[in-house]
Amino acid sequence: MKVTLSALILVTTVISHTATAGVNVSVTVLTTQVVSFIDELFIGVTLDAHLLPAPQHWGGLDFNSPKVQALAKGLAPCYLRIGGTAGDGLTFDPTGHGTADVNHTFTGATWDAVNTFVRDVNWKFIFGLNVLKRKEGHWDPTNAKELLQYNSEKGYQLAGLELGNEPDIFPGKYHITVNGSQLGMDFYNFKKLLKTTPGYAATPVIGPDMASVTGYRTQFLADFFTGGGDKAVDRITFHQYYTNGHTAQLSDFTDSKLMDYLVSIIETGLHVSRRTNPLTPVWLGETSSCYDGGAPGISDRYVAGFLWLDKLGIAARMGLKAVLRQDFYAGSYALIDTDTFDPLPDYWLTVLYKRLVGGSVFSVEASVNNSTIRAYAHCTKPSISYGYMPGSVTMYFLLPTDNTTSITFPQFPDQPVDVFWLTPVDGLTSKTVALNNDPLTLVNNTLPELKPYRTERNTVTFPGKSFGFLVFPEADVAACSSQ
Ligand SMILES: *[C@@H]1O[C@H](CO)[C@@H](O)[C@H](O)[C@H]1NC(C)=O
Ligand SMILES: *[C@@H]1O[C@H](CO)[C@@H](O)[C@H](O)[C@H]1NC(C)=O
Ligand SMILES: *[C@@H]1O[C@H](CO)[C@@H](O)[C@H](O)[C@H]1NC(C)=O
Ligand SMILES: *[C@@H]1O[C@H](CO)[C@@H](O)[C@H](O)[C@H]1NC(C)=O
Ligand SMILES: *[C@@H]1O[C@H](CO)[C@@H](O)[C@H](O)[C@H]1NC(C)=O
Ligand SMILES: *[C@H]1O[C@@H](CO)[C@H](O)[C@@H](O)[C@@H]1NC(C)=O
Repeated sequence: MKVTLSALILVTTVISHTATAGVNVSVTVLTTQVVSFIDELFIGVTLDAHLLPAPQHWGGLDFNSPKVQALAKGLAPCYLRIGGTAGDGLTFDPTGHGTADVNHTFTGATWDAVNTFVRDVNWKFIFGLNVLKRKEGHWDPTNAKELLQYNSEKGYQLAGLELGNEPDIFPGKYHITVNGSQLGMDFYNFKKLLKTTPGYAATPVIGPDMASVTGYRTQFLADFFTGGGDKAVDRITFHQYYTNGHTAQLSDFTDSKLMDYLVSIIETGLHVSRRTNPLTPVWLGETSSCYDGGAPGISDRYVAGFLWLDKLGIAARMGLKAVLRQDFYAGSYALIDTDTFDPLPDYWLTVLYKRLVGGSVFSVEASVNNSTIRAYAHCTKPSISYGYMPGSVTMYFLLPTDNTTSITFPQFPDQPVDVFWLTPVDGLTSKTVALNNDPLTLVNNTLPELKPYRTERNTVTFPGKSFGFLVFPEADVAACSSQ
């Protein structure tokens, strides 16, 4: 990699921080044991089902906008999951005629629009069917069959189908109870339907999209499996939000205890799933910083990257196979701006993750605990654009405290390090993020190169409350050599 003049200046700037008193950390990657694997579809995105019915017009999202298309392609390949609370109130009407109740109906034209977009940007479409279409206590597949038939006639590809959204909280939301074992039976019948419907035998069934898995939900999920869900699901999903968007504080976003809360959620979800389905991939099927639309002015700013990047690190290390970000568009937790479609800080973070972070995951040890530094390591993603050699390692770090932090790597002495460090342009609630001090923007609807700077020093120093990626191109780790 060529080291440019501006890169050299950057190195100098960053190294000058070393003069500031701060925290010194030594970090070691446990390279002899791969603890889990992810693939290139690990990060997916969502759109909420409430955007489907006619009066919404996708909430303003223009699938034909060159900017939206360029940004979507920047994430490809990528799952797009459409689901959410509204999904369990929706009816598909292929012609879109004679709908008295437009707020609860979506049409063939709407289905065409999203499927055309997904095909054009090389995404993979997952859709959540309405499980509250019920007859005599069971799910009624009549309307779903209409959708499947329409979808086949048009030749669209589905990467998966879900049935119902957050069934564990139906009593509070819809004043309806579908208990775990009943839902398991509904899924069983749904799987049987797909197996016998031409074109859908191999379509993955994804669910049950639990709102959470703790407390009474643990038993709900267990009942779901024993009720028949265990034989139906090809991917197991639950959702996760750290806190309520209406009450969230800025400090929550750098709170390492709040970050750790995800560990126990995933432990519980895995524990219950593994009893009946030890091999079925487990996903965070819908997840973001805060529920109820995100925290305005926080969930779409630089600081949101702490919870997002830490979630990706935890989920990958704990063996989850996908994390679907609520959401690509709309609300305060979107990856792109609602009005301008401009990319927000978490968009850039996601693109960097997709470009740099490869499949094999390692554990990391640090000389201080994880309230000072949070560190994750994978093999580097093989890519033509960066030209990293097999054997290369990518690490990512979060520095949640205010302390300037110097990190050393005793196992990689005298090795070059490519630095991709992200900082805010004007404070933690900045809407603009800088990569190695260069603010990131689209130019003519084209993503910039996202270049690192290279340093040969064994110690790198970064400001407090920041995060980023480091690549060790010459790490020569055996577990990464065959990638
Ligand atoms: C449909 O939704 C729109 C807003 O999306 C609302 O203004 C209108 O009152 C709703 N109509 C019905 C019949 O619920
Ligand atoms: C679950 O619901 C079904 C159908 O309503 C009912 O037959 C069954 O008894 C319920 N099971 C439990 C454990 O409540
Ligand atoms: C981390 O270490 C600090 C002391 O450096 C201590 O105060 C804190 O309680 C520790 N946190 C955890 C989560 O162990
Ligand atoms: C951070 O450390 C605490 C205390 O040792 C532990 O419970 C938690 O799981 C750790 N978090 C992560 C993400 O590893
Ligand atoms: C952007 O596109 C316009 C029109 O095609 C062109 O004139 C301009 O030079 C481009 N700007 C950059 C920075 O590439
Ligand atoms: C340095 O930063 C302050 C303020 O964020 C914290 O209170 C300290 O705990 C922190 N020190 C370390 C070692 O992380």
